[in-house]
Amino acid sequence: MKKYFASSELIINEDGSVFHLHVKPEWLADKVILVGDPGRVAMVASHFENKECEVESREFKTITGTYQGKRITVISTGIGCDNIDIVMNELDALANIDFQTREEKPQLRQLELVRIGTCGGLQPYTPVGTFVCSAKSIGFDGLLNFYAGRNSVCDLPFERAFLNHMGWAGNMCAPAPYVIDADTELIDRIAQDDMVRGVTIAAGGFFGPQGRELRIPLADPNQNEKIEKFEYNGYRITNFEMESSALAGLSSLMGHKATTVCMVIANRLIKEANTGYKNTIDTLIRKVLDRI
Ligand code: R1P
Ligand code: URA
Repeated sequence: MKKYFASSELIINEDGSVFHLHVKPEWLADKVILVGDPGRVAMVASHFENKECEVESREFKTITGTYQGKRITVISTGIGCDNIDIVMNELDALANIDFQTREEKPQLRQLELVRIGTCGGLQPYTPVGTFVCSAKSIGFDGLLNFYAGRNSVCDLPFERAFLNHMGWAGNMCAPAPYVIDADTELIDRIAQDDMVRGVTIAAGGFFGPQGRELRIPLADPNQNEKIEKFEYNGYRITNFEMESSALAGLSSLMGHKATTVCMVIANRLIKEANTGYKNTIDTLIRKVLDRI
């Protein structure tokens, strides 16, 4: 029996667009670039030869256009994995649910999704300016734990090794971390030989969850030191950002291909930051446009 989605579960606006994104099914390309900052959407779209639609609602700004003959949708997600839950579910609905009948389409339409973001580097080989492509993500956000099938797509031995290493128990820093791989073919194509292939922690905040202490002390003052030293099967944790785990996790469950590439704008190890990155992130944008 075909799955039917009631109007309370999949909310469709009167104009036929999906609830939060305000995007209509015919506007979605198979190749999707996700950015955090709505201002970065125009930067990506400035490279398009033509634009076929442009729509904005809350932090979600979307443009679909063509780059060197490839049809691409660029969309902003705002900050955090909670927003990725909205964006991924609504993009997947636009691709794989018939908005007239409210039924799942018989054939999966697979999307290719690349997030372009900024991050904090955690290793000596990830200084400011490095491009890191997330081969694995560790989700501190807990989002994937709400979906059945979570254990079938996550790297459970890696999760156990990480939790043992951190020594977190009870509700100390209780993120119930999940570890998820990005799509390997997509990583090879996007990262090539000029990006670090890393393990990214997607944190549920910019300060405490990334070990930044301002006026109030952290639950685990040694958090970042332990994270920087963690090693498992040759993997080391390279960077902090705030969305890659939910993107990789939901894509994996939905049957899409996804990865995240970020430019390091702060190195936490040597306590250095670059606030002028807005001028240089265009190099990363052009690499992704060429390779997606
Ligand atoms: C925090 O400053 C934000 O920057 C990073 C984090 O993931 C978080 O969203 O990515 P973006 O530059 O894509 O927003
Ligand atoms: N984005 C993050 O989430 N963390 C950083 O340190 C820099 C950018």
